Amino acid sequence: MNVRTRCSAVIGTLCLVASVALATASADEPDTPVQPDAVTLTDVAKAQNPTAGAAGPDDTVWIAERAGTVRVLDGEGLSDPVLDISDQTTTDGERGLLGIAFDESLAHFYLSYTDLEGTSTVEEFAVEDGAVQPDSRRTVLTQEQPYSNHNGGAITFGPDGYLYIALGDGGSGGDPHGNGQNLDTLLGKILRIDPSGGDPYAIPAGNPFVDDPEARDEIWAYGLRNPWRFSFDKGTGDLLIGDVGQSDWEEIDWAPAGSTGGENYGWSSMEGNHPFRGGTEPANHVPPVHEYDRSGLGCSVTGGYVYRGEALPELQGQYVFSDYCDGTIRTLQIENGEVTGEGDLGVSGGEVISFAESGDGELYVLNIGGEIQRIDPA
Ligand SMILES: [Ca+2]
Repeated sequence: MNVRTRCSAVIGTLCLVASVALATASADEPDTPVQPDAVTLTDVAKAQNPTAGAAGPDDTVWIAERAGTVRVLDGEGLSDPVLDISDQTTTDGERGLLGIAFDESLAHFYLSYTDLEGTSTVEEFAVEDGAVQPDSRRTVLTQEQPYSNHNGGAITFGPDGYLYIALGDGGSGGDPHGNGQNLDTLLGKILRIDPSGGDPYAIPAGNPFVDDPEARDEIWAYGLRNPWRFSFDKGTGDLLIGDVGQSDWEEIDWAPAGSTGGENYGWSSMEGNHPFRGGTEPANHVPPVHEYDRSGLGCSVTGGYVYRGEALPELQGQYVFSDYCDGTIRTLQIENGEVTGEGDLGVSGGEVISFAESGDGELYVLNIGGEIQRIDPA
């Protein structure tokens, strides 16, 4: 348990010197859900710049390292690389191996990375007997990136069995090309495709813009700046997106499991709930379920997961996330698209770059220093 200074997410100006005893202090606030009495972060392995994790065969969690390697975490620790594309990616700017995913049946494994030209690239490998088959490698989707930052890069399969891909607005600052609101580009979007339904992929028939000749058929949701990490709630199927802000507002976006897509999360007309640089709020703007400014709580949101494990019963159903600059592990209780409580677990994960969820719903915190820490009862 770390002793550190933290600020109340609710009160904003009131900073507390946190200790084990104060880990439950936020429970006094009327809006705050009950938190587990004591949580600890257990070091389970050390990686190099881990960026993403995915639950794999035989209760493993596969870990992506930014320079281009994939290693397998099991009860013994972290394996040697099972995939290495380090000669096919770079780590300048915000580039590198940024996302990994398995499909539902664990028959295919996917990489999301920027190639040597900086182009966002999603590739597929067949998996047999728990092992990636290198000869099966194929490119599913590519998207050129005009700048080295804001690549997004998270990928995951939804409860509908389709592959969702997050792409940032292309980078620089302030969305100079207006990609967030432009439905004729894949930048600044979350895509939904069916990689097993065609070559290189099929468009799911229910995608929201398939009948709009002005819009790209792959788009599921738009108006995103840098949706660095997103996830689906293993319990409900709801979609949760951590969208990194420009300079003022960090936000969590949400869509219910029954969504038919097409949500406009506002960027770059809006940053969080606020018009951006004189922007006008789009009529169909879906505001964030949660936003926070940079007056002490961080500078770059790191989206996480809704906890659906068994080790921490009181954390059940709460969204766990953090911030790269303030590694406090935070929680939101979200009911019907409304935040009904917020708090934190009284622990810091360091410079939290990502989270990973095991097959049984336990959560790991990944920091840029390489520590992989499981959220455990103290
Ligand atoms: Ca937004």
